[in-house]
Amino acid sequence: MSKFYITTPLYYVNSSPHIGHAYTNIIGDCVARFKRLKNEEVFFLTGTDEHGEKIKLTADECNEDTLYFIDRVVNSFKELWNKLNISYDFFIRTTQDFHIRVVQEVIRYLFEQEDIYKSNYQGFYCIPCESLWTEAQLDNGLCPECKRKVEEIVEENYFFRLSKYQDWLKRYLKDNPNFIKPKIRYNEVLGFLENNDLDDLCVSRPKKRVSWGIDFPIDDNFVVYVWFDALINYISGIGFNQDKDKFNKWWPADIHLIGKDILRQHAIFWPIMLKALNLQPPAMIFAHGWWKVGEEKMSKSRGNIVNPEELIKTIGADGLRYFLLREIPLGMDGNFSWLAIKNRFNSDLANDLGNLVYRTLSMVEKYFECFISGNFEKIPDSFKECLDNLQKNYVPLMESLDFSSVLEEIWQLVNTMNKFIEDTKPWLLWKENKVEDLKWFLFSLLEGIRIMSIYIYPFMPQTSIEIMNQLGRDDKEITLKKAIWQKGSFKITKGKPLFSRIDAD
Ligand code: ME8
Repeated sequence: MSKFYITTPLYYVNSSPHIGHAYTNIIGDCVARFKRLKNEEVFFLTGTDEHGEKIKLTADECNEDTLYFIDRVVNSFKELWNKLNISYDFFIRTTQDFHIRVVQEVIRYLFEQEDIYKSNYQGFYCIPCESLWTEAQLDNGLCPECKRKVEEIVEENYFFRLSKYQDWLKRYLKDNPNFIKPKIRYNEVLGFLENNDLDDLCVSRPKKRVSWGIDFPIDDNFVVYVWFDALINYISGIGFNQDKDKFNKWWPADIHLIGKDILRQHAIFWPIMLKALNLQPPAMIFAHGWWKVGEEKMSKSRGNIVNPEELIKTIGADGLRYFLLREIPLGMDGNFSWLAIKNRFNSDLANDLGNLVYRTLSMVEKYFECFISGNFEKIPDSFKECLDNLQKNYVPLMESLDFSSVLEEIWQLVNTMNKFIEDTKPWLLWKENKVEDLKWFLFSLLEGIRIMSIYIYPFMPQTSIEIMNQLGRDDKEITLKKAIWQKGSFKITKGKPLFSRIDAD
């Protein structure tokens, strides 16, 4: 059995999750479920990033004890992941003891190896990004990433020798063109490394200024820089320095899934940290695009967030998962609009998919008292080509994370089956007493729906299971091996329509 290790970013706990966070975890879940469908052994890691000034400041503003505040926000993340059926294997919190211990061991090791040293620092700090910049890097005096105000800082600190490994990283990127995806992000990182000299990374913060962090193990006056702490979760979460067998089983990660906002930390800091620790880099870093409202990235600080809980109430977890994965090709930015959601939901889910299942099962109920067995091996010509294409393209498209194309192909099958019903006019077959033809027709549709329900599982797990159950089949049949035309019988239980249209504005 091959193994697959996928991670998401650890989200800051200064506020509850929004659609952007949900998007990353839905993508991660879709990949994890696809791999399980292929019978691979999966470890899916997600969690929360709980240190740093920003979080302490927010807890203070709420007049709450920091840990109490954090626990509350962590629960809101976990609740959302439950509602969205995010099938993570472990939820890591950077305030957990084992993680703290690993971070301190890493710092000590790198200090002894002289990859960490003490020096003076003068620079500019952006609290929302938790990033330090030199004066030259500022954009008109503002943070070059988020264009907000920065704070000038002059102090002693500890530094990690990024610069020492710059040439290694450049070479590594050139030798591994699939290390960063999509290509535009790979080019961005390589271009940056070719045109700039890396500064060493400041990895400590003096306690007199930042109190909420992991104690710097070699100097009581400091805490660890929050990014240096958080990135280490990808190895501490699978047993680094705790459980050798577990760690060796899962590392290196197959995919670090991130948004494009945190590419620099993942594609530059992290591979260099791993190199200094003598560990292999992950196989791939995939940086997806942003959900925007108008021209602006959706984010708490811009005050334009969309609350996923509200959307789930209207279109359900699978409706939201479907919309986010179908609407924009992975890697691109997308504009979030209620109208787009409503159109997709009503047309693709309520009309195409929902109607197909409902009217097929209604006919099986009406004409065959809920039971049909088929001894046929031939796929009807009218949807053979469509099914063949899907069977050929599904795995390669899923492997390349081209989700919107996969869904498009699945919907071609759905619509071909709907057309098959309209063209065949089953009610006429019934009237003319062509029972065998009618039975063959319905059996083919049930088989097509069964196969389709396996293919939609990574995207809409609840719907897939619901369809399988309505077909009278066990959830265990949801595996890629069974996504082929089979003889057999269906003892169906027709349920309510899978999706009811939404009319609200
Ligand atoms: O950066 N569109 O945490 P964070 C799409 N703690 N995705 C979005 C998004 C949007 N509008 N807004 C957020 C941090 N995201 C660090 C990470 S990892 C060791 C530490 C998603 O809470 C996207 O995945 O700011 C982005 O990279 C992440 O949330 C940032 O989450």
